[in-house]
Amino acid sequence: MHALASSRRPAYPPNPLIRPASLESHDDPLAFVTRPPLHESPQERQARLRAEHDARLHSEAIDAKLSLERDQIRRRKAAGEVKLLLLGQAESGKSTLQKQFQFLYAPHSINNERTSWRAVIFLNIIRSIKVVFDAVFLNLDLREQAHSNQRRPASSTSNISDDVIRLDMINIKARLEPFLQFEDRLASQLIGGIQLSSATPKKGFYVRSGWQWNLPHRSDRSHTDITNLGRPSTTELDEMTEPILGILIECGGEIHTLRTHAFVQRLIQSRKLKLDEWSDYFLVNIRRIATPNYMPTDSDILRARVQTMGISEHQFTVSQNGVGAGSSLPWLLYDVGGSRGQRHTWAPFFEDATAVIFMAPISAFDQYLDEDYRVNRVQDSLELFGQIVENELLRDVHMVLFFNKADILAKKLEQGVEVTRYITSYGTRPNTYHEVCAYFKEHFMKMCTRADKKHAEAKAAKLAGKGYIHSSSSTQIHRPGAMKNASSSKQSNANGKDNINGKKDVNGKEREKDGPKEEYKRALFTHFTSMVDTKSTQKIIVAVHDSLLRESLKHAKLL
Ligand SMILES: Nc1nc2c(ncn2[C@@H]2O[C@H](COP(=O)(O)OP(=O)(O)OP(=O)(O)O)[C@@H](O)[C@H]2O)c(=O)[nH]1
Ligand SMILES: [Mg+2]
Repeated sequence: MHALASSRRPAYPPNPLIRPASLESHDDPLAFVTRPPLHESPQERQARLRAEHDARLHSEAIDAKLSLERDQIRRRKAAGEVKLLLLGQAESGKSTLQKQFQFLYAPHSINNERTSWRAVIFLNIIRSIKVVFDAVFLNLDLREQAHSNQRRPASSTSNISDDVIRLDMINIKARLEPFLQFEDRLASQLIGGIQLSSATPKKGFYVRSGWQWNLPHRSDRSHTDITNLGRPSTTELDEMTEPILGILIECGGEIHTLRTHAFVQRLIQSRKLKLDEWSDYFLVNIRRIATPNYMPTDSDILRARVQTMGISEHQFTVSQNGVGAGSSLPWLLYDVGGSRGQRHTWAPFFEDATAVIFMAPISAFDQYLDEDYRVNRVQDSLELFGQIVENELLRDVHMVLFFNKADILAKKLEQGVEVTRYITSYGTRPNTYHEVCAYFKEHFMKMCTRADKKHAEAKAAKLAGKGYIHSSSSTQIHRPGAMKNASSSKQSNANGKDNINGKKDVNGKEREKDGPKEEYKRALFTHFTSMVDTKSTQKIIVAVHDSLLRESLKHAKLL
């Protein structure tokens, strides 16, 4: 009643002192606010009309752009386009998976980029050497301090050997200096001159995704950096890496001496020096890399580490019946930066997503976030996964969960690293690969079940509001027909395994399709993966592709 009354025209005449007379209307507050100035000169009037005209054009341009985007989305959907989001914390392997897609579906494009990857690899090597020296000198300093605290005589043997080690290391460092000094130049070339306050100064540098695609001669660009800023041209990068390779060739032997030095080996074995997987890979392979005409191999490219900043879109044309045969579908793959500071940028991409591949690096149980050293990385991954599956916009989206870095997990467990030391809830369970995988999987599954329950409750509440009856079970809802998106009611797995509810449905049949009751449980596909293993990863990609394709075709028919 009150609302109605207040929206009526006031019964009393407008107060001329408060609201001066207007040609358009006495009552309209908008007309009052937007009225022209009372004593406008002809020039002012002309300028105002021009500004209004420009603003109108600008507004119309925005409307047209939005409408075009909506049309494009509608057309893409109608064409069965698959929009795939790669999500997960930093270092979880998203960009590595994107590279595997590229190897599989656009191998020519990665060949065009091959030379450019040298810059990243050289920078990875420089950073790794610095990490080794930091650990070496820190540990030598600590030992010296401990030694002097014990007030041992200066001639003690361990002190003498430490002095020899220190001298050794100082000499190696001096010989590597000409190579190490390229760090800033390489980093600034890759970053494209953008000043960044990196969240991980200890080892990381951010690069806008797509830096390697700025090839002037390429016309078949299959990637777009949608948050693009100026980047160096690839030829510039390539020219720059030639002399660096020359210097690397001269000091490659020295890097090998450093990596195999007895003191460095001791630090690695005692876990006082933890080299990232890519660091160790490049140091171990230094003799192969430090050679004339070095060209990165597929494996080198997969291992090369750059932190993604922003979101990059990759387009692939994927054939319907396995690779290279039959008709094809456009796939859009979005690779995002996974550090905490970047996660807020993901949300706009949730709308219209066909599927999410969430990467959970299960080897990281003994690691902590670079952004917050108090947070265990597996814990962060689990919480992040919880937020993703609970997100309302992703409610009916096809979910694929990759328990990644399984190779590193196996290696750590073999070396005797105990999960329970870092994740106390693991308790006295056997420290075996099988048990650890099952334990982590169970926790991620619980997150999904919890999210499903919440979605079901929300949906039931909504339906109850519309006059439908809510069943007593919180995971069941009554509704008139099948769910709009088949993926939300399906439990299929391309391999017929690893289904969230333990129900295998190799044929991908829908449960209770047209029944009046239907549980809300989304399709979730899980795989234990090693992204650097091309053969197994590509098999998994094809399996995921096939299952997504079935869903997307079904979805397209519904439009
Ligand atoms: N050994 C091994 N290394 C992996 C695996 N997955 C990724 N890596 C390596 O881990 C590093 C980080 O992987 P990225 O793909 O760059 O991680 P990301 O999720 O894109 O990280 P951000 O861009 O920071 O969000 C790379 O050097 C990869 O080669 C894996 O399964 N096994
Ligand atoms: Mg990345």
